[in-house]
Amino acid sequence: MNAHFVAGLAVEAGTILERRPGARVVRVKWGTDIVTEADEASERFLRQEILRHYPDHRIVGEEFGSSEAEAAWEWFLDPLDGTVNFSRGNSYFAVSIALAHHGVAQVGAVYRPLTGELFLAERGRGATLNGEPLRVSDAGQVGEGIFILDWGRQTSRRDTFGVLGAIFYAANKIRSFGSAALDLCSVAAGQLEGFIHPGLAPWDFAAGQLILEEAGGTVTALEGGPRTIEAGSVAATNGHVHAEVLGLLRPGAAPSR
Ligand code: 2AM
Ligand code: CA
Repeated sequence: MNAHFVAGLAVEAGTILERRPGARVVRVKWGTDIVTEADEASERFLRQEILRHYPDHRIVGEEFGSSEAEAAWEWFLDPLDGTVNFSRGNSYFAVSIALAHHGVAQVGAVYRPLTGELFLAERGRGATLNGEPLRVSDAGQVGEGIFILDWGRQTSRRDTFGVLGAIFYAANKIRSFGSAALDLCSVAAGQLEGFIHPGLAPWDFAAGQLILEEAGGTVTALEGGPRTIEAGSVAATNGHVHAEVLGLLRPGAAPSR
């Protein structure tokens, strides 16, 4: 599979988003969980291009779902990750595309239109940002690290904090930006030590996970099991702090300060 094809799709879909700043909201799923006409235009474009080249591939997209038919090759599309940011004129949003073979991501592309940052990875071949190799940070302790904590839509904030609270207390600094795909890429770029989310869909994390792993990082479920391409929690780190993070996420981990 040609990673350039995947990268080109991400950039072209990103250009569609760029042309529609703050596009009209077409649906409110719940509260601030919205869909804009830009989400739909981007996904429509991606589906059309993929099926034109690969009619026998399966597509799983955030806005238009997936077909029942099974296929060896599957695409996971988030046409606009960080829709709330986009709708408020905040540049922290991206297009995320992963291509998987028998459930294992082979290519991942995350494109941030307004900054022109293209994160790209191919399994076994490393990860790049605009062609330059990506490498995670060297930090070895949670206490010296910066961590992104985020909240899912399904779980209550109180329950989520019960799980993530120990990281909140132990980390040097905490952030929350609102695009899981970009968050994983920030860890891959060594800008932060980790990203923890209680419940994501595969289109949110499949591309970013491959990019982070190829940059030397580690991604598991919060309980420590392998992060398969099914929906679920995500603990993503530079690898060096991963064991300490999982220890802190265990029920009953005491606040350290
Ligand atoms: P979205 O912008 O496409 O909605 C913010 O919490 C990050 O997590 C965003 O990447 C958001 O994707 C995603 N997200 C939040 N809650 C989610 C849920 N319940 N299922 C899937 N993705 C979720
Ligand atoms: Ca998303």
